Amino acid sequence: MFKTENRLTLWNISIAMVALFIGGSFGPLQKLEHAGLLDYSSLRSLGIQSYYQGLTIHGVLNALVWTTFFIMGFFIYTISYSLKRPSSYPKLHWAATWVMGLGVVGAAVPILLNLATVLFTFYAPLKASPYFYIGLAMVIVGSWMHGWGMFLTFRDWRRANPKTQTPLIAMGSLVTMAMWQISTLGVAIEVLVLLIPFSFGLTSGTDPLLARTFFWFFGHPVVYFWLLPVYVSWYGMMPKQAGGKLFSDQLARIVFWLFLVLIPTGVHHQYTDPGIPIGWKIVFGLLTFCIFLPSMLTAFTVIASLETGARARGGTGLLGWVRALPWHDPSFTAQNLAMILFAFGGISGITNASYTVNMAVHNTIWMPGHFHLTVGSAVTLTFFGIIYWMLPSIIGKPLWSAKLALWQAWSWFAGMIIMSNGLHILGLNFGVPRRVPLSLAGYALPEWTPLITYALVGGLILGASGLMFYFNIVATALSKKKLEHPIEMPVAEALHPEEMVNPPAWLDNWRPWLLVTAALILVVYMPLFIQLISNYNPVPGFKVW
Ligand code: HAS
Ligand code: CU
Repeated sequence: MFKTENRLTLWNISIAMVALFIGGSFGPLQKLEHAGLLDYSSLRSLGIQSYYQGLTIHGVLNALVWTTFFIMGFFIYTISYSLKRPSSYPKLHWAATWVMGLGVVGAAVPILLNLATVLFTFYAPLKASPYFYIGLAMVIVGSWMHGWGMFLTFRDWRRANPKTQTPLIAMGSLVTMAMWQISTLGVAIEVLVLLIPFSFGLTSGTDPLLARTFFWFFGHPVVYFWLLPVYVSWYGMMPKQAGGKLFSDQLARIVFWLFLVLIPTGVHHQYTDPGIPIGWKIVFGLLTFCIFLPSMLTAFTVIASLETGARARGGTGLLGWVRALPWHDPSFTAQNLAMILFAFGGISGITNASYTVNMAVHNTIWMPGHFHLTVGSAVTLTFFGIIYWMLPSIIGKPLWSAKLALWQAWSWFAGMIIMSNGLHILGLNFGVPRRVPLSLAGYALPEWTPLITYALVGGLILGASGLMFYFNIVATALSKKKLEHPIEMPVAEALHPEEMVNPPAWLDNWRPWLLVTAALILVVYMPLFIQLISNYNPVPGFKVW
């Protein structure tokens, strides 16, 4: 029934995995450079001119390409299978995949030619080749096209099922895509209005603060775009994989809506930006702390759901039930370990948001410590866990080795704990800067060395873990074995079925939530943008590479 959706999913997830393989391989190289064991000039023969070019490849391919393509592929699958309805416009999804794919090539060529060594945040007044920005813009437009295809399929489903509550997996996927369509307006305006004309030389300069504020309008919600597909799996699928039921379907729906409403928080990435009034920074800081609510709701709801499964499997005791979880299942284990890592990543996120601590950790290597626990683990390790059931399900072949997958999940967990712990301490205790080839930094102190070596060990374990993942996936794709029984998408049932009878209409009604989102964005961002635009202060661009 879903042949086309399966092929679309496979194409998008395959492009995502190629991107992660290339981008991820620079991770261990960066750690070796920090430890003084790799001189990047030796990579010139491979076309890598500098540490910064490598870091741009690492950040763009991992944070922007791996995530976006995986999520598009995953949501095409989840929406169709959850609504039990093929996509209404498959051609739109194929066109979207082409536009995104060509966009990646368009952005990658200038990066590889060292014409866009601007890192994944491409802050102005650094000036990359215009084709880098055009390529990124195509990836965004292609993702919008995917979103339109998903919304139109949902519209057709709604017409055919006017009284049925949207299944949770489809609802979570669609709210994420709506959040993405709104928040990417920021980066679209930045790239189309400010950076492309600036890069073509049509304007004498551009305003770095305005560009950064448009970027961060998008830049924090993009972490929700990365995180919410994880929540679709943690809420909608993992309780089933654990043999349990979803503790509260209604709480889960509230969490997705809250992440939509809390789009306007991005200024917490700009606490040190001089041109933003402190009053606005406090407002955005308070909104950022509000994110704690849906996050803690998730922690407790998902854990309670897993506990029902564990106790159903004979688990006992206050915490003894944890042993009864299906730790033999690599898909479950990868996601649960990702969840534990996210607990630490989330706590460091909340501390980032506190203005005073942020003054100490901003732009230090604490930051990569934070986001390798979040997008690097909560997201990436969960995506691995999803691939461990979804790929076999789509291609009809068993995972080559469940044992290797379990080794991969635990080694990622161990490597990430070590690496991120080292980075957090280096950033907080020693103020070691991020985005620096540390072995070339004349100001590096000998007391950094033990922790840099400690983080290197974690980075190398992560590298080995990544290779285990790719070996298993390629071996699965090439294997001749066939699945004895088809693998269905795991769908968690509600623990309290009575909550599914006459559910509150406001939990399935888009209008109020979209109105509140728009109102909050207008209230907190409009005055700021009016002020920044009226103080428009263009500076000429430069290349530092
Ligand atoms: Fe962040 C910087 C604040 C979450 C990614 N973040 C970044 C950057 C990235 C990033 C990429 O306030 C760097 C960007 C750059 O290059 O400059 N972040 C937050 C806050 C949250 C947060 C408040 N970040 C994320 C997520 C990301 C991500 C998610 C990717 C997916 N972040 C910041 C700030 C900065 C920042 C500032 C900028 C700092 C600066 O100065 O530049 C919140 O969403 C976190 C809330 C989450 C929790 C955890 C909930 C725990 C759960 C699981 C519990 C499970 C358990 C185990 C206990 C509070 C849901 C169960 C186990 C069993 C066995 C059952
Ligand atoms: Cu943020």
